[in-house]
Amino acid sequence: MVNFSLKGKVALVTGASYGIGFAIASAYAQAGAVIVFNDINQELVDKGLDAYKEKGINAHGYVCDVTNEEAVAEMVAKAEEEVGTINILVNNAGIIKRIPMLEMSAKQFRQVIDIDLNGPFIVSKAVIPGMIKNGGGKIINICSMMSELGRETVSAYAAAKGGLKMLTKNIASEYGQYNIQCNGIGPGYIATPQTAPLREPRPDGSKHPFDQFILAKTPANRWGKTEDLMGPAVFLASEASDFVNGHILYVDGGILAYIGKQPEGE
Ligand code: NAP
Ligand code: GCO
Repeated sequence: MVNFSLKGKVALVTGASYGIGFAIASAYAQAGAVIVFNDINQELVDKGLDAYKEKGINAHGYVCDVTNEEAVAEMVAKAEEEVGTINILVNNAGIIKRIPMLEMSAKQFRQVIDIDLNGPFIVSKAVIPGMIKNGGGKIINICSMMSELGRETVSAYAAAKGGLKMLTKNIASEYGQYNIQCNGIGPGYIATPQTAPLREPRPDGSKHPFDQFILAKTPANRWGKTEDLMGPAVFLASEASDFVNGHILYVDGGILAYIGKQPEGE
């Protein structure tokens, strides 16, 4: 019988007070896991705890900036003491800055790389020793369409997410021998606060041009929902994927397979 259950597992999902991380953590709770999450400040952690409680999930929340190595080590030690060894890690916390490259400062570029690439490195490094001691574990890195494609104004984000794809493959290579599987999820365009600016209706009520652009690039002809990521995330966290390693699972409605809607009448 294929085992998709996460019963008895402890899952840490970073940046999971809301958005994609919250949806993935909720799916893990439904599959039986105990949820640990962090966010950047107490207000967000409290907001997350309330949201999980509303869904009947008794989550454990910690304030921690994923770019701060000492804070991450402290959070992992505290979580392992208070909850248990972390069996599943989802590196979800991330930001984006949409600025034309020539207008972006090196500081702004570094900020995105720090959170979206250094963060997953730092948190994975803190969690892997416990996984090795425990006989294995699962690491899932939240990549992006920008792990494969570029577009105007997202140079830092694409560089970070492209790097995160390769960090995923390297963790898989280096720690597969300890029964640790490290894979990525590459969401397409998902309706969350991070993409809200790309979907804002125009003052005249018409669709945002980017909204129309994404619909034309997506065979499914819709934006993704955070719920679309829940099943793939459970699969990659469960025993059902024990021989899947170093893979980026794109959950994009077909964007990467599609050149885009052809002009009418062709
Ligand atoms: P979101 O709504 O902006 O949520 C990101 C979460 O990460 C927020 O709670 C954020 O806290 C937190 N965070 C930011 N910096 C942090 C730090 N230094 N330490 C700890 N937590 C931090 O984003 P989302 O749309 O759910 O995306 C989640 C992940 O999926 C990101 O890695 C994103 O790049 C990726 N992704 C998103 C899409 C999409 O279409 N939405 C598609 C592909 C990939 P704050 O509220 O303080 O910022
Ligand atoms: C953007 C969007 C995308 C999505 C996602 C797509 O500005 O292009 O924010 O980058 O967040 O990463 O997979």
